[in-house]
Amino acid sequence: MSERSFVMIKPDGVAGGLTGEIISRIERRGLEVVGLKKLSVSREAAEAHYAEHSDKPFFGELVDFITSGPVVMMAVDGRGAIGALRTMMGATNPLNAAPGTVRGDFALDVGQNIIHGSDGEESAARELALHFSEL
Ligand code: IDP
Ligand code: MG
Repeated sequence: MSERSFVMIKPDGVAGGLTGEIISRIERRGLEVVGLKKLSVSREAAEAHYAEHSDKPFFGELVDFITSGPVVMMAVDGRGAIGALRTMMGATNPLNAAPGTVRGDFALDVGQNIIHGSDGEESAARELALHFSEL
């Protein structure tokens, strides 16, 4: 079934010159980028985006990091897009991420793990409404 997911290349991925590599992987997988923009995330949007983690000890660090530089946001369509993108991202902690995944190939630090992708239909709908209201 065709799904739409929300993907964000985090500030470390953008600063590291990985934008093209990541978009290329998404396209070569057969998924379609239907929305794309580069911007700095406001503190309000960052706190709303990570609201589920607001009680975690790393929440402040997470918001500081995601607002620390430009990100690239995408809306991505395709069959099973949400799960396919999660698999392509790799495990949250890059030390546990398989080679061939974005995190397994390009990251070592859980706090700076290059990419975000929606983890289910509900979060995809919420994140797309938050960041891509124009779609
Ligand atoms: P996900 O990005 O794989 O969906 P989540 O559990 O939703 O992982 O966590 C959101 C983000 O918070 C992660 O991508 C990671 O950057 C950060 N994070 C998660 N757990 C920790 C931690 O234990 N320490 C520091 N940062 C963390
Ligand atoms: Mg998550």
